[in-house]
Amino acid sequence: MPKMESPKSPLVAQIQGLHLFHFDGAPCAQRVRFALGEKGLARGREEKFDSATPSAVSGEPGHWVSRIVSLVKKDHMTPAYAAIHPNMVVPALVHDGDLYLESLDIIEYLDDTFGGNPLIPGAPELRAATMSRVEQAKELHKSIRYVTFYWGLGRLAMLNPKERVELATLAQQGNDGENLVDFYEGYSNRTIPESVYQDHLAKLYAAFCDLNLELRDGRQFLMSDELSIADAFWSMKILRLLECGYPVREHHPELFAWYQRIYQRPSFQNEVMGNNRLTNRAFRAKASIENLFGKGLKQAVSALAA
Ligand SMILES: N[C@@H](CCC(=O)N[C@@H](CS)C(=O)NCC(=O)O)C(=O)O
Repeated sequence: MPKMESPKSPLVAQIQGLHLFHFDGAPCAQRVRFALGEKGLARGREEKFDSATPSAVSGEPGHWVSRIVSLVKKDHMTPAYAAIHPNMVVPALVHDGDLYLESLDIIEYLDDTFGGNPLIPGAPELRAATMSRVEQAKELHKSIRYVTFYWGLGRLAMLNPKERVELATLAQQGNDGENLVDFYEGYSNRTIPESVYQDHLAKLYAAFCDLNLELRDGRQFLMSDELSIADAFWSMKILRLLECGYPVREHHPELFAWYQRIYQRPSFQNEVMGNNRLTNRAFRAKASIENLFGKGLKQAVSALAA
């Protein structure tokens, strides 16, 4: 069963209905939004992430209330958010005063609680295979972070010394379960060796080759002809890497065709891409230029394939 957390923040207990703390461009939040869409729950009104006014905490039937925690403005590294999510990452879901952290736990909870398309198969064998693919995707989340920061976000994502001290202070009071302190220290000081980024890229490349092979049997979705939670986890990796210039179609054609099927679903179009189109285009344009000048992911992936 998904885990229900006890938050330090008094805001959580006041919330009615479904509220998602998220960021449009974050893959971990995108997979939850995709699941919400598949469950027939649409994005509703926007509220400031820390607003506790009576109108802000109310629910919206058939919808989820959107509370943006901007990763650009570093909202996630504030005491207000750390009191909701001690790891200082998105997403976090609150349903009628109960808090759920971890995108996997959140999707399991949504699947147990709401109708719409089932995302976790009932048949034991398929269920076990699906959850093992999801575990693999979870483990590779770290690789997505390293690859997308290095080849996508670049300097934009570095923290200055003051921000790093603030992060370390908040982390001492919370869990820092995603190791943000160490990562930002190395990333911002450029002390992470290039080989570490290359290794993470190689891990993703190997996993995509494997998935590509499986999809050759003609199945519609990753695990079978039915959509599942595995599609939610893996498609957001592809979305993010396409934004960073990874040549998915050239290197993994069946995986790309599968991604297109997911991409066209209303849940993807509305809940994942909805407010994300401009940023998506901007990242893709930046990545195309880097690929054109021979400094992008295209070259790095070609070197792995050679
Ligand atoms: N295991 C967590 C990972 C959450 C996570 O790492 N979220 C990222 C966005 S995809 C984040 O908030 N990162 C903040 C940062 O990198 O500063 C989950 O699946 O919910």
